[in-house]
Amino acid sequence: MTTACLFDDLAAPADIPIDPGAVLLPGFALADAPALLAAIDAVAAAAPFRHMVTPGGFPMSVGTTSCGLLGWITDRRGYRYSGADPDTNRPWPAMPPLLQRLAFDAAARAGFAGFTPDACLINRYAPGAKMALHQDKDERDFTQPIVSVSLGLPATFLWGGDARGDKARRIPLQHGDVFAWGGPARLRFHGIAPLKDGEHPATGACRINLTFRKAG
Ligand code: MD3
Ligand code: FE
Repeated sequence: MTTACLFDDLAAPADIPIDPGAVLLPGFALADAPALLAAIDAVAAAAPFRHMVTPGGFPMSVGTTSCGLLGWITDRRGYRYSGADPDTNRPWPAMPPLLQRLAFDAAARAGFAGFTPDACLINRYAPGAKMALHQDKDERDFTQPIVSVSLGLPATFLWGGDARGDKARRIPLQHGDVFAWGGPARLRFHGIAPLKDGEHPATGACRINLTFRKAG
């Protein structure tokens, strides 16, 4: 019988190429979402979300924590990766195998075989929280891609150009969506528009984003 394939196709929306080197995988993490959220709770129990201070001296509106060998941090001294949580001086929680596997599989599907991230930044957005246009350039090797997973409330992703002033496209990101980019798109400016109010059955009044990187 072939009928089941029809339904499989309906349940698995097509990948959406955004630009050379950038692919949106709608719903790629949907089936794993409950287990991902449980794993995030366990990470946050050991390394709680906090509002880190930018080099300019302002606390971020986004709450952050990390798992993996390296965690992304910011303070008055600048942006960087650290093997220790600055709030506890302990190593970050290990990256749960489910997260590693999901990042590896999503990268492979997007054309980046063999991705083994050593850092997973976990961003938590309450309504009103946002992330201004920026580049991810604190990593050592820009030939490595980045994979991001959206959970909970929907957000508008701002997809800019190679210069800060380039006009940004607005791309909606939903619960379970995965975005992967690298190669020519690796240094694109990007951000998140202020999160709209809402309640999501999986997360309540927030959005959680996982960003996987090979930092070291
Ligand atoms: C496209 N986070 O933590 S992830 C970040 O939803 C960050 O929390 C956002 O940007 C978030 O640095 C967006 C999607 C993303 C991340 C980095 C990119 C898309 C990107 C870098 C280059 C191009
Ligand atoms: Fe970023």
